Amino acid sequence: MPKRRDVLKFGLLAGAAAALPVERLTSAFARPAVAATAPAITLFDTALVVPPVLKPTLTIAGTDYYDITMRVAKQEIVPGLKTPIWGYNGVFPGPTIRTRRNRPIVIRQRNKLPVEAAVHLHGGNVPSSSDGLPGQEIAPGKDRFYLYPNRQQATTLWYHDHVHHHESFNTTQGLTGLYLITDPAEDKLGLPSGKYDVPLVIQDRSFNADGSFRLPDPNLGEFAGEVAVINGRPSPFFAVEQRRYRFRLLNGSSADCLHELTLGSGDTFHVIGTDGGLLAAPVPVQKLPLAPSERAEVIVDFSKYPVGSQLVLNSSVFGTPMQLIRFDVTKAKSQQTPLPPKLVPIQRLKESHTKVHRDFQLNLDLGSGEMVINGKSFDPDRIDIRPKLGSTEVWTIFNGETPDLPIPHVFHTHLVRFQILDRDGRPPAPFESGWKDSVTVMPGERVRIILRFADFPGRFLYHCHLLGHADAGMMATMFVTP
Ligand SMILES: [Cu+2]
Repeated sequence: MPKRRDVLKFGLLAGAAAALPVERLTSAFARPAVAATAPAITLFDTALVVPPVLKPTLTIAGTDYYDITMRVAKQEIVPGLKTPIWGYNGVFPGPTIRTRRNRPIVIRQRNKLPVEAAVHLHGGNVPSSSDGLPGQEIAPGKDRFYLYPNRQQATTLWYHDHVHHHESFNTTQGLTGLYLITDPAEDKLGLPSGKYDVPLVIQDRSFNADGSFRLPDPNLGEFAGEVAVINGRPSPFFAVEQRRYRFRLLNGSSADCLHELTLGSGDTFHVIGTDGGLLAAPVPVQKLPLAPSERAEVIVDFSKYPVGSQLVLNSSVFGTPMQLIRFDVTKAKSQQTPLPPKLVPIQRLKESHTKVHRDFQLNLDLGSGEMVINGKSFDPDRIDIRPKLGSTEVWTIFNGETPDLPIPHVFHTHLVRFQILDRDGRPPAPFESGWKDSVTVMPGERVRIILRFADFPGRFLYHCHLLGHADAGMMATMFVTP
């Protein structure tokens, strides 16, 4: 177990926050202005790049072995400039792992970075020893083996750095990658596949004149960028055919970049999956919120747009518009299967079967400048709760911030997926009625979730996934008792 480090404050609002005027606090959540020294970036100037799919190094008795090296590299993100990054295999985002349900894999992660690293498979149902917890850091020059049993249903997961106090800084340097699980239930649906199944990792970044990232202060943890970077390219374009595509959206932003996605045409698209897997049926939406760490799988049907037309995926982040990617319809209709009316059955967890209820209040402690859960900032030497393996619990997550301090939080559980029971007593929106591992809780809001602790006992974390908040203490430990 590492020594408890000095307390990291939530820099932006620490200490004297109570004395700040409301406008100043609210402005903290607007997008930052473009720095005078930032390189000029032309929207839709570069083609979308799909992260490479990693091949196993070795397969023995049905287990695939992968090798990944975390290292410093330079990558062209802004056209004509080279950005120093920290990448899994030296690329940003890292290589995609594509695997099957019930096919275990082992990843050897080598750390060739100048700092310690820890890898967390976000949304992964994994043993505690492979969770990337404090105490499991990989020192520079060392390696660690991660075992992922993949017992869960088909879903879109992601892996990223999880070194406490440095999570925001390290992931912003580039340490993020996708991890996709498929299964027979999904195969049967005839969803768009191959080149029609496209991941879109949405991140925000700022750049210096030389193309390097303008990074968060490692001692403050908080970071927000004004440039939308999709799969490592600023607002790219993507040539599509007149047909349906499946897009796997990940909001991989570190700070409070809460997206609200719309198509430029105002048209409807369909949500087919969320954090923990496919929904029971496609949900038509015209607007889709996507908070940091959340995933949404959507079907966009380009068949009604004439060849030569262009369609932009827009976002609004606290009212600031962002243009994420432009789809250029360049090819006539190709063959496709229809959108299935039903996807996969979702077993609803029943509150009536639940004995354990827990309450969690999330807020910034104005006195200490720490981000706290139930008044406590993270201590790796403390066990906060002890759920029982096999049990079902109901958790009430209350965002204790006030209108004067309107800070959203995004509550995330390791190990377990959950279902949202209600938001301030109202049922969740249909698009968030499936399996989740991250949920936005707005200031003053109370969200109730239901979770079942299956498969693995031991130590795991739950925390806010605005990484600056987690770094500043909004994280806690659960010990799942056998
Ligand atoms: Cu938070």
